[in-house]
Amino acid sequence: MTPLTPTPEPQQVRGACPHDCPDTCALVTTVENGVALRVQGNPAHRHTDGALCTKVSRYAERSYHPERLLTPLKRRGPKGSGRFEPVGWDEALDDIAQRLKAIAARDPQAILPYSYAGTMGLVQGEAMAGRFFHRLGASLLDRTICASAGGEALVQTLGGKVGMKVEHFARSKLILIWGSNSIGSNLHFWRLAQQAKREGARLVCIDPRRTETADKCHEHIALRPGTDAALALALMHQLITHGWLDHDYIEHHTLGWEGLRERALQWPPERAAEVCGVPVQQIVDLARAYGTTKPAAIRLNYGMQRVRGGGNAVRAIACLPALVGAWRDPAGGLLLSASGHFPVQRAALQRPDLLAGRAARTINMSTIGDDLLRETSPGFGPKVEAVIVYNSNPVAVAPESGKVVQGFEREDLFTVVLEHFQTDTADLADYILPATTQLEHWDIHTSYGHTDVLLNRPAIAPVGQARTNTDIFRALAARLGFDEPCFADDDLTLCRTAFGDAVDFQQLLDQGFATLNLPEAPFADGQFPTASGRCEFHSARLAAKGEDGLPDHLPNFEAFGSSTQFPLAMISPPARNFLNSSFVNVTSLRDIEGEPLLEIHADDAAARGIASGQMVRVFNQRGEYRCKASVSKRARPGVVNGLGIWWRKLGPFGTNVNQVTSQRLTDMGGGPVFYDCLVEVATLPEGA
Ligand SMILES: Nc1nc2c(c(=O)[nH]1)N[C@H]1C(S)=C(S)[C@@H](COP(=O)(O)OP(=O)(O)OC[C@H]3O[C@@H](n4cnc5c(=O)[nH]c(N)nc54)[C@H](O)[C@@H]3O)O[C@H]1N2
Ligand SMILES: Nc1nc2c(c(=O)[nH]1)N[C@H]1C(S)=C(S)[C@@H](COP(=O)(O)OP(=O)(O)OC[C@H]3O[C@@H](n4cnc5c(=O)[nH]c(N)nc54)[C@H](O)[C@@H]3O)O[C@H]1N2
Ligand SMILES: [Mo]
Repeated sequence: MTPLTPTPEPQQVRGACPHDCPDTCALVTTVENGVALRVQGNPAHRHTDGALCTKVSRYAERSYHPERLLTPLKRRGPKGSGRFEPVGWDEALDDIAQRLKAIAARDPQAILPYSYAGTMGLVQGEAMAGRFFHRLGASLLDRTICASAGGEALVQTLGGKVGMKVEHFARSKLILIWGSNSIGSNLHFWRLAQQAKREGARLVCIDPRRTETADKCHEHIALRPGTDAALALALMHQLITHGWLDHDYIEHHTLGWEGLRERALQWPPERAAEVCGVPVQQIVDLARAYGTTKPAAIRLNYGMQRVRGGGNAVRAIACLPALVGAWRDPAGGLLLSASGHFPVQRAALQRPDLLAGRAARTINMSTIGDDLLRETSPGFGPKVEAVIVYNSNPVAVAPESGKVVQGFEREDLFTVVLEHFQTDTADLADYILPATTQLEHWDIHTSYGHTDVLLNRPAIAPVGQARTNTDIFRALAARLGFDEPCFADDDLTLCRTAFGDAVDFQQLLDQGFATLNLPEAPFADGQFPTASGRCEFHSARLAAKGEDGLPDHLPNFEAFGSSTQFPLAMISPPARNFLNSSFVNVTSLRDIEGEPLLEIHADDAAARGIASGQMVRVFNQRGEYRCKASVSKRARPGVVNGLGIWWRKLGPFGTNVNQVTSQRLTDMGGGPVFYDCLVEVATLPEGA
């Protein structure tokens, strides 16, 4: 099955949005004479409902962008000079294969893949890449940069990344939108929340920032970053003392109630109000609403787990629905991620068996800065000598960029970047290889915000000399002499392998999506996918590791009030018109975002003599970032909001927010702590 034969009549090609977003929309691309004219939402897919966000409706503009990489490039000047020359594919691949072979002969673990969710596709993600790196015996990458604290917390509490079916939010009577700017980053969920609102539901937003979502909810609880567990425990305290509990559900479907009860009783609302920096009455009222409204649903998102205690906070919140028996109703419960519902055949796709008994070391992608700067040592293993980056832009997105840049600037590091554009990371490469976009390749997708599988068909031929990620890894495998038959699998075969018989592939080919067959209220009768089959308030697995078996509030590493030198907490949530660092180079979208901004509360600005529109320095012990201040009601006192992950080179001083974030890790899952970050903000000296 090959891509379309170009025709002069417009053709409609069904696809899937590849981006790291809970919505995973079904796309329809209109193609004429082999050219993609526009990308729209598929009206036949109920979650997409024919509507796309502003960003992805510009996907054709992004794919035909004048700065799209069209040929392989080899570095010409010194590292970081950004100067490259075009080379042929064979020359590039031969040379890369030679370099990798030489390193692998000493120790293949000195080679590191670095990838994340530039595409969420199972095929252009880790399918052929996984096979290649496993066969090579390269270091393994722990892909923690987004969701691992919350993901691990769900596994420890509910037994997996599972939860409510998103469509049922439309029937909820109370929705807590917790750590999520849904209008900006989960638009299709927001439509369901709006529908519920029209039918009388109350919407409460729990977020330090007064987002556009908070503006449209009935109530906004602007707590300090990293204090969500304290709030959740105080809600439990109120549920207990007012008797708003579903004792039958607790008795039959949960584990560890006595311990949790004791823990929660230590958190009267007054104590939590102090920690969270919100009025006591807000907590009391929220508890009453949650304890007395049925069905009540929680839309949790990953924004609240990017702090030291992120795992514990998710665990505490994930206990709430069981306490009030919310899971009994399809429109009650909680959704953070639905990805655990999908029967992905990961081993068949990625073939970890090709390691053939070798124990490759694992490197956490969130500490790439430090790890690129480490020497060979017994605890660490060999110094990293080569990095192959695909589907990610670590120089912009990883924490403590000062160190990340220093690492990638090492003259003795061999770096290959597979990309659409010359990103900040590509600037530091030895080779840049042009990759296809979603319009140009096959792929298959799960979702973390709904429960449909989507198939993506190529709509146009590769732009320029771009090749698929899979094809690039196949070509490298051939040059390294890997002759296992799995390296010959084409992309359509990989699409079929992704779910095996668990999904009707013909249906995917015919309509572009297929709905998983799941119960409407998955935990109405317990049956959690935990070892005990219950919602585990107490986790024996955590306790066995010497950790607290019950959820608790862990203050931030850089807790509010703990430093006089750096008194402001900084969070750096996504910009609405970018997708992490993707789309920053799409002019029409960058024009909407304008320029990098730091939102600051009027009192904090006044205390520092800062006026709106003025350039400021945002700094701490790790570094300094400069951008414009926006004195804004969206910032609460004591917290500043650095918006969006700009490309460093497109910001005013060649840095972005990650210049000040830290490489410390969360309590669970080894995740990054982007929003656990104290800074000071100051005006720039005259003439700077
Ligand atoms: N437009 C757009 N959409 C996106 C993305 C994007 O960059 N742009 N990114 C995508 C990605 S990678 C992901 S992982 C998802 C989810 O991405 P998330 O990072 O969850 O993004 P948001 O939904 O914006 O939610 C973050 C919200 O959490 C708030 N927050 C920060 N700290 C805390 C805290 O300690 N407690 C609480 N309660 N709230 C806090 C922030 O102010 C923000 O409004 O969205 C995806 N969708
Ligand atoms: N300060 C701060 N930092 C953050 C966050 C934050 O909220 N604050 N959010 C974090 C989160 S949630 C995440 S998920 C990470 C995201 O970090 P990344 O996963 O690195 O996401 P992007 O920045 O979108 O970069 C993806 C790159 O992949 C490329 N790409 C896309 N499709 C393909 C393809 O098919 N082939 C190839 N070869 N390349 C492709 C794109 O062009 C893009 O440059 O950032 C994290 N960093
Ligand atoms: Mo993410």
